[in-house]
Amino acid sequence: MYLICFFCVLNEFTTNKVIMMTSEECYGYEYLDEKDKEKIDALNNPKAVKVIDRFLKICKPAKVVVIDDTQEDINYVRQLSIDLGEEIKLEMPGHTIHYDSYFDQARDKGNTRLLVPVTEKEKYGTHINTIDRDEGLKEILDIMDGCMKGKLVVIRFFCLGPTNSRFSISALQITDSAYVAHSEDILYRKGYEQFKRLEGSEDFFYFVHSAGELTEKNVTKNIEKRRIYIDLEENRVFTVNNQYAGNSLGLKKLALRLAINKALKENWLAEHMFISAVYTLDKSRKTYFLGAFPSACGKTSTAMVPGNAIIGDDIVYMRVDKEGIPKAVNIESGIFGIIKDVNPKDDPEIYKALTSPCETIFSNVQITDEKPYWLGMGDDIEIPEIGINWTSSYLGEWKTGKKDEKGNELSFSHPNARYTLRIEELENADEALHDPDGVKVSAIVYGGRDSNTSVPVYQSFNWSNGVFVGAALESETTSATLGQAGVRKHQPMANLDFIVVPLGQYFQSHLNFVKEVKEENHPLIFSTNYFLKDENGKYYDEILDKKIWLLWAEGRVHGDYDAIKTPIGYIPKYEDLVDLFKGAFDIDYEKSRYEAEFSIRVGKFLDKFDRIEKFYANEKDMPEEFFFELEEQRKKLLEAKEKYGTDTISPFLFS
Ligand code: SPV
Ligand code: MN
Repeated sequence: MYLICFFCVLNEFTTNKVIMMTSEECYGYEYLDEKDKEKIDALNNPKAVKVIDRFLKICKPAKVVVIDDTQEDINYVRQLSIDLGEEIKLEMPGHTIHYDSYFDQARDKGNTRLLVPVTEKEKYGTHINTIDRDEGLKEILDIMDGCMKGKLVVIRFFCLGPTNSRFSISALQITDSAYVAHSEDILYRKGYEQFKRLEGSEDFFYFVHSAGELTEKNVTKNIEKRRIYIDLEENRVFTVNNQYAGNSLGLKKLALRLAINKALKENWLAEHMFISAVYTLDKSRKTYFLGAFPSACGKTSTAMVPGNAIIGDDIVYMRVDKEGIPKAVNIESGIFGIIKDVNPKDDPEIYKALTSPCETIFSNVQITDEKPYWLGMGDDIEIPEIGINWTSSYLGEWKTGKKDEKGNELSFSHPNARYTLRIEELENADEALHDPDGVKVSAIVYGGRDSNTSVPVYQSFNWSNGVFVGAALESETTSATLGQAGVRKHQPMANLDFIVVPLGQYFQSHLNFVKEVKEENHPLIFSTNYFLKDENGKYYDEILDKKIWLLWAEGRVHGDYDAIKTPIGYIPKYEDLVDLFKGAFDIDYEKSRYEAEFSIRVGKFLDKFDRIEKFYANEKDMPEEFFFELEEQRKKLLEAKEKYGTDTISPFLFS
């Protein structure tokens, strides 16, 4: 049945391709198939028609297919990714592998730019990558001219956030990559019917993507012309000559940027955060947490801590409801997660999903005999010496020991290799996953990769101090973006890569967010750091210790624990952590480890605050509260140093 269907589709595609490629005038909305034209007409949305018409004329594809919410159409896209060679089937039913170009293994920050009128450039400060709007539009429209020649284009409609909800934002995706259209099907909610509910409104986002010319290995050829240009004026993003999901998928980080701008205007928040339900050890209570961590700093694994339930691992919208309660939804319905270190011990839920039959796209891992292999998948798994992997599109078949152009040995699976799957496939998916009302946000956690400054967990003094903690977040760089790993960078709210509004205004929107919220409903804000190292460079924390820090924070939300007041915020008492480690893992949490981990390193914090001050020095309109908090923290740290006569203050000294 499936096979017959597939051949019909292929036949239709090839026949039309020949007809449509004969005349350049044939491109554009008026030349869509009757069936597809009807699908678009049924939306009753003149702007959507105009957008589709215009960009098909510019990009000049060979054939266009419009996908609605029916299973038949969705199956078509899934099969198309395989027919066009963008994905290859693996042994396990439902599993496929996709490769991005050797040079397209992470987000390209340098070539991702915000289109800004030249007269407004200054207000965006020094940390947002902008380009003059006219110049940028000209450049990218030139690249897009004919960029889809000979290709099949997929037009899809999605909904960011649950459908039928005050959080919902409709999105139109035009792409010449079946992999992109397929990934979005796993990661987002179907939106064709939701689009009809717009009743002709122009209030939607749209994204035009082209992988550009492909090599014979089906990866983007002209990487030097990779561009990702964000246009807030029209709520649209153009992205060309790339396939890596963080660059190509409109609905992911491209839509996040548009949403941050929309949220600022409409007084809500669009954040780079997970949502998960933290359960007490006896399972008698659950509390929803949001968490912001820069890429590859344990965000997905925090959202997936065993015993808790997940709603999302990457992006949330947060709004205050009519009763003055802060609520959040996951704008996605799937996970595009880092596969490195997913193993039965550290990430049991994901490991189970990745080793069972279900619709999963692996990307940039090693494949041998139709099986996937990745870094850190478990000590007892032997990695075959030959296969194909992320280097194959450029350097040929994989063999252990292969080196790059500089003679450095390459890894068999890329450190930023990923998996794409639906959250519903996970046994720990939370029941509120699609709740159109969202869930009550009780706590927010900010975490970075910090080897020598902060403690594993602390609670900020209040909301505005917590906004400062988020704004002051730093992290050592990882492989999730191009460029050198291990460099300490500022990562305000783990969102810097996506903030497209002046930073001062962005922080102000965080401060304003709780204005309509009663004090008792203000989410508590915590800071975590899983990456603190001892003097020998060894991490204090085991990977799953994050469960303890979350449990303590959950208890703080409900007033279960007293805490120690320090200059930076509240830290746990030793006895409470002893109980939690014992209860969760049956291990003895040693006093010496507590003392080492939870000492306040005054000098290191002061250094950090100096860096922060410099970082924001040229930003306009920074809220006064920010500098107030900065000065308060400095003052408290210096007072404590003076009082206790030491730069590294043991938690036992604070009374
Ligand atoms: C991240 O890097 O923050 C991700 C993956 O979540 S990407 O889609 O590349 O943004
Ligand atoms: Mn992310």
